[in-house]
Amino acid sequence: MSDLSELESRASAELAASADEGALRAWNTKYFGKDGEIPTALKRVGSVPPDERKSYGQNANRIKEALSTAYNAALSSAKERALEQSLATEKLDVSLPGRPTPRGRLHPSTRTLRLIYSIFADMGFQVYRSRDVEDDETNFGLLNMPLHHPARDMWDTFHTTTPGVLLRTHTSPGQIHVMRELCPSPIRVILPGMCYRYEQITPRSEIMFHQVEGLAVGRGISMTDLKGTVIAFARRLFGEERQIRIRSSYFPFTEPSIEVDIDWPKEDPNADRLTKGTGWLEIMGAGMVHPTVLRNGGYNPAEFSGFAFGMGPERITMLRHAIDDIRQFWANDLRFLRQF
Ligand code: FA5
Repeated sequence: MSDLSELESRASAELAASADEGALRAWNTKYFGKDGEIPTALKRVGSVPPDERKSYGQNANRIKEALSTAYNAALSSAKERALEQSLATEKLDVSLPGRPTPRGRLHPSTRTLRLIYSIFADMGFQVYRSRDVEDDETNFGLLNMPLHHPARDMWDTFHTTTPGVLLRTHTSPGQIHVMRELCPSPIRVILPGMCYRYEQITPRSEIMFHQVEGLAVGRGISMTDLKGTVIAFARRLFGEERQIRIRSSYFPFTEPSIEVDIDWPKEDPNADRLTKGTGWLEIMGAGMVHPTVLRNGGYNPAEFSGFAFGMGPERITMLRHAIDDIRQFWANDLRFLRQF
């Protein structure tokens, strides 16, 4: 019993002397922890003589309750004091200007791509995604270029180590995928994506560049529809005053085929170099889908016709912002990218 009253007065005195939360928690561990003095005192009840056992137990429990209540009260007032002190000493100046977060920008090609999507969306074209890694058959064969066809030379190709598997040289193989998926429904889609060519890099030609393919298939589609679509697109993109030139051309997968050029501002000192002295920069190839290609896509050419085009957004971005070298696009030079 005398041990218990010694424990009570010692614990009370130490509790009163614990000035902050840290000291209070240390006190709690010492007295109420796993091997703390209070649990130990309670366990000792078994060794007390039987006639004293009851009052020992009652007393020990009373001390335990009292100390625990005192501890909780001391802890909450210590926390309150700490909060009051931090409110009084630490100040927050809400009138300070914020720290600016650096904002990223969209790559110039992405901006042009999004503009192209929105113009064609207004004309009712949906976006269709096709694969970057193609097989030879879809990239060439089904587009009316069987093995050893001389037109294959128009596309210098990156082949993979797997025979017959290559990086697409243009977005046109997507025409086959979309036709086979949607046949016999009418089609009006654009197919954007990266293309790869094993080419000499020059100010106007990269080995990696975007193309946006367009494909419309239906009954009674004619060359007039193609010209109308291309001219409406170019006027939306470049403005009414820009000159557009349509030339006849050749692609194995379209018949007849055309190419579309935009005039380059003559006052630009780089005009000659970029346009090879012609004053015109080609932005797309196009034409009426070849009957063989329609058939390969599952459509009967006696019933269906269609037009297709393929354009280069980097070339278009060069025209819109008078960029004189296509190598800027993937050089990751921040001085260039930050201008957009
Ligand atoms: C084609 O790739 C055809 N598949 C386009 C086509 C589609 C024709 C549908 C008919 C029907 P061409 O190789 O001309 O054609 O490329 C099309 C456009 O891609 C070019 O007008 C140009 O804007 C862009 N382009 C081509 N090669 C490069 C290059 N090395 N770097 C940057 N842009 C390029």
